[in-house]
Amino acid sequence: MSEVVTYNREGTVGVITVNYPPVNALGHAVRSGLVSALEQGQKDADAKVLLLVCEGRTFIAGADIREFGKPMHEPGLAAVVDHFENCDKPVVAAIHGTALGGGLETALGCHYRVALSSARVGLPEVKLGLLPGAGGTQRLPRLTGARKALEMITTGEFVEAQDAFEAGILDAVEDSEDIKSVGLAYAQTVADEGRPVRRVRDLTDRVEADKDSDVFDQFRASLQKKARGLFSPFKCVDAVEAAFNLPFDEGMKRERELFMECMESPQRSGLIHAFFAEREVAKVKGLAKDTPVREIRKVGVIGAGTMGGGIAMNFANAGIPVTIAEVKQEALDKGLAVIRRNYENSAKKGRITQAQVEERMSLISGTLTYDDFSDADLVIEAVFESMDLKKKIFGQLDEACKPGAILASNTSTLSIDDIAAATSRPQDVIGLHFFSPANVMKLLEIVRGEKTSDEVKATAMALARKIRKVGVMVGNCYGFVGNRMLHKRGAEAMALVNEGATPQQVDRVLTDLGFPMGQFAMSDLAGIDIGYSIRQERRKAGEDVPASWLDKLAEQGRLGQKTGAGVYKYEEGNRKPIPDPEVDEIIASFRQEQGIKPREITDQEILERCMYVMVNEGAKILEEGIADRPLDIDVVWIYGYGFPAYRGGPMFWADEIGLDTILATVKNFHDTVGGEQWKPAGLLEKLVGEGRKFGDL
Ligand code: 3H9
Repeated sequence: MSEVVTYNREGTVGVITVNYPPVNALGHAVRSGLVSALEQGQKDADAKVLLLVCEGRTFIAGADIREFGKPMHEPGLAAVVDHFENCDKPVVAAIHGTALGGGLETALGCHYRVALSSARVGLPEVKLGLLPGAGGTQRLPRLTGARKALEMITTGEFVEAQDAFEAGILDAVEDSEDIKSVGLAYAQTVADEGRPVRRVRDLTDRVEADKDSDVFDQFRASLQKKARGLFSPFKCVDAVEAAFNLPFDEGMKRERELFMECMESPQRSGLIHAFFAEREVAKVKGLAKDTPVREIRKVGVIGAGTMGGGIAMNFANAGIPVTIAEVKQEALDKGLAVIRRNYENSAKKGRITQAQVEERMSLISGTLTYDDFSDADLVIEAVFESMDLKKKIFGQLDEACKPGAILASNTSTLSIDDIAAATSRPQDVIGLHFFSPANVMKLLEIVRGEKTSDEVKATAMALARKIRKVGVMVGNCYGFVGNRMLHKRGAEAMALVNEGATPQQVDRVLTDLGFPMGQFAMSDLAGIDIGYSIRQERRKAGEDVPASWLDKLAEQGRLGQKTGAGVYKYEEGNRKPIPDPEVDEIIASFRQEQGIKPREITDQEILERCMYVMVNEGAKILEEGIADRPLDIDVVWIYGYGFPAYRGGPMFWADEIGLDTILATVKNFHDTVGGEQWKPAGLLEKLVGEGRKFGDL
């Protein structure tokens, strides 16, 4: 008997227990253990009914993702589920925590399902580029009908126990914290009432009802928009449809074929890399696991603009009171009104209730003085990018805030060490770089200064989790990880337009790669004035920042979406970028002024120049220790800039392209285009020389 799955009997109930921390994933030992425990239960004459229950924090969370891509050892999961379904004694699954993927599929192979009210179920395989491959696409619709099954399988979203009960997935939901007692009691009832073995595969009424429905085509049409570029969501629809068109066994065969297609798709490896990378970034190199963490009970934010408001919302959403400071009452009122409007819009869309709008607004207050920050545990400055202003603010905060309060800057480019030097507590200063829109984007780039204490770093990482962000610890340099690479891409995108491309051509190449928006649409979203003031700041500091047609747009008040015109123009209330002939003229006259004769630029050149420059810079960032691992860079780009997760992030993507190809192209651009950005990173040369990849670091 396997150690991770045990069998014992309690009265007339034969109990199969899985104990495979952390999440009872269905690795080989669990699969084979389940089969032998089930056989034991079947042979046990005193067991009238069998119960499947898990130890630890959760029911089975799915197949063991770490086994994917390696040789499969029998028994396969689908066979395990069949064993459960074919058992001639009733089997009850008792669910706590989450029953996900193969975990839910195993439960669907059982004859009855009971869950704690706190439990959630789901088939999230699609998020890993897969589809449920152990009967989920055939059994779930037999319980729920087509629409609910399609919703769950194509989005991968989890469903609360009560909702799952109403959808027919669960037979009972209990308000309790003790899953074992709940499972035993339910199993006893099944035995006492002499309930039969009830196999989901034999249920036909939901299948008959939805057989000729047009819901499959509806889903395919809506996925064209929602799942652009993705492979597996469409295969999920095909697999679920098979449950309605084919007998069960043939449907299972179809599911298997489609599952294997997904398994072999490169999107699967990209998405699984992203899954593990997201978890790995939480483990910061050199930061001990038991580093003490300060409590953050009250937060201050400086600046009620788009950024400051969005940042404040994160804390209110997490139930933490937050005070926003502004210089003028008018700006404060405006900022608070925007926050309310954002919440009201969410309520209109049904994402939160009106009561939640009021609850969250009641946690947000405004002030015109830093004196109100005297009891704050953390203050985040979110004013525009001016070092002089930031230094002044940090000096004042140092005086206004209590000892031990953390002083953070949301700067996206400026030196945290220089900002910290304006205070008497550099150990308590850190960068908390949110991404726009700050209440939506999942990334929090946490910038460690040279003197930032471990306690402050650990607190920032814990805080990220609390406000449901993915925190990535990075070092201090111009633009940190994300913007440093973005600026290289931006400069290349600008150069390409100067040389003859159009902004929309550059943007199209990037959106074709899977970015939700291109470089120029993104500038319009962030505001052309942001980049403009950064450039002006650098010019003031004596740097040689070349003239740009973007400066002309800013000077004409074309600041982007917020003014209805930037690189593109926008119709009132619509965010769709529309190419603008006026901008083409501005670009043409800029080229003339600079004496540039435009040339034809290919999409391939745009792709290589925009992307390889980022990879080369990423390698330099690694060399300098600004990012600890390639996966930290991948996570920054996936969650901060919408890099398509199915390509795994820029460094993973580079490995897939082949570092030798990238290095050769970088060298070529160094010779032809020129510039420091094309100087090959030493690390890139070293890896290519050794025949290694970023993933081997
Ligand atoms: C599948 O089932 C395919 C089948 O249809 C067909 C097969 C034929 N495997 O997230 P956390 C690790 S596909 C291996 O930090 P939380 C995770 O890496 C699978 N490891 O905790 C981490 O490790 P570490 C479908 C796994 O409480 C630790 O567990 N299932 C797996 O915030 C804790 O994870 C899914 O896609 C796994 N399946 O969230 C579910 N899952 O400590 C994926 C987790 O070393 N999992 N780990 O960093 C989740 O969504 C969340 O982990 C869960 C817990 C909600 C369960």
